[in-house]
Amino acid sequence: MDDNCKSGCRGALVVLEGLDRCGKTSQSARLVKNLDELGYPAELFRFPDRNTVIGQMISSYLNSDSQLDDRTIHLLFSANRWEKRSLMESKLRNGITLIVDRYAYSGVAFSSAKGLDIEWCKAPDMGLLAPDLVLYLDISPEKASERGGYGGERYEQLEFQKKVAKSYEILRDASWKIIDANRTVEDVQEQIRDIVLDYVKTCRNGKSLSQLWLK
Ligand code: NYM
Ligand code: MG
Repeated sequence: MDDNCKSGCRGALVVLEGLDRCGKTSQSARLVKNLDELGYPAELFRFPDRNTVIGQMISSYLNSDSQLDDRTIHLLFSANRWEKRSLMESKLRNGITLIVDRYAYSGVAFSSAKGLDIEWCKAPDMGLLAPDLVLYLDISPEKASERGGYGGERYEQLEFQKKVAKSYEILRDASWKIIDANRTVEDVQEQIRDIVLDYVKTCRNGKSLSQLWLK
């Protein structure tokens, strides 16, 4: 709860997206710390959130401990976001900025890379909270694969990541900020922090929350 956040004021919903090994997870953690230090309360969310029952089903699928139909796993990823929606909304309204490591865009990018129809993929996430800002950490699939190797989870393969990169290209719009993720961790961190601060300030001054992929 941020006591300096008066009526209309809220936290910003900031989403980081990108291929596996693009640096999202380190950057999300650094961003939360930077914002906190600057006096803007911030918390980290991460999807999939493997701590819930649905999250455990997802985790077991990603580790290849279970097999699921492509549409079934897609819907589980979406349900895993829906189960956090009201918590996220209450935190935002309490003035807390949320830094979210992957969101519905990952859902669509990874599932459509398997050949599922993009509109079908978007449908279950319609009406989730719409982010105020999407940061896309841009790195080539080849470069990402050179970074310390993949962790052996499903999807962590160069040929598949190339398809995911194409899906993200279809999905992105002019509002996304494309961050060159080939630079040092510190350079990327600095650029992200400056962009995000602008959005945090705008949301504190009152900006209505909207819903994803709905008019
Ligand atoms: N992933 C993530 C999906 O396929 N759909 C989704 O909706 C989300 C949120 O899960 N390779 C994929 C992308 C990743 C994998 O994510 C695990 P992470 O950020 O590596 O824990
Ligand atoms: Mg990963």
